[in-house]
Amino acid sequence: MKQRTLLFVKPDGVRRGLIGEIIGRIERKGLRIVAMKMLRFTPELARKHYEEHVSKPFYPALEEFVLSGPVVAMVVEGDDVIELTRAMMGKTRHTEAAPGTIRGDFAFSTTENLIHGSDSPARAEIEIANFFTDAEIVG
Ligand code: IDP
Ligand code: MG
Repeated sequence: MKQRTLLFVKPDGVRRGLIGEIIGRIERKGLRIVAMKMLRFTPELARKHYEEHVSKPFYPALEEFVLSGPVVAMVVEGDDVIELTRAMMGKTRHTEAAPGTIRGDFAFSTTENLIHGSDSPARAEIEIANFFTDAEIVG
């Protein structure tokens, strides 16, 4: 089923010069990037995007991290793209992410784990609208 998802390279990925590596994997997989931009999170966007985590003990560190530098956000389209990109990202915890996944190959921290990807069609729709206007989706 054709779907869209919201991905972003987190500030650690931008700082470490891994934007190209991560976008390259998405392109080489054959997925279609239909929108992309570099931006900085605001505290408001962080609370909106991570609403399910706001009350958790790790949230302050997570917010500080996502505000620590620019991110590169994109909307990616493809068959079952949500499940597919979650598999390409690897598990959340750096210790559990399998080699061959983005996190498994590059992450050495659970907080700083390089990439975000929506985890359901309902979340993808909300997250895409948090980051992009309809006019910015040009692909
Ligand atoms: P996901 O990014 O794999 O979907 P979520 O559980 O939605 O993982 O958590 C969102 C983000 O919050 C993670 O990617 C990571 O940056 C951070 N995070 C999640 N769980 C922890 C934790 O236990 N300690 C520290 N940071 C965490
Ligand atoms: Mg998540």
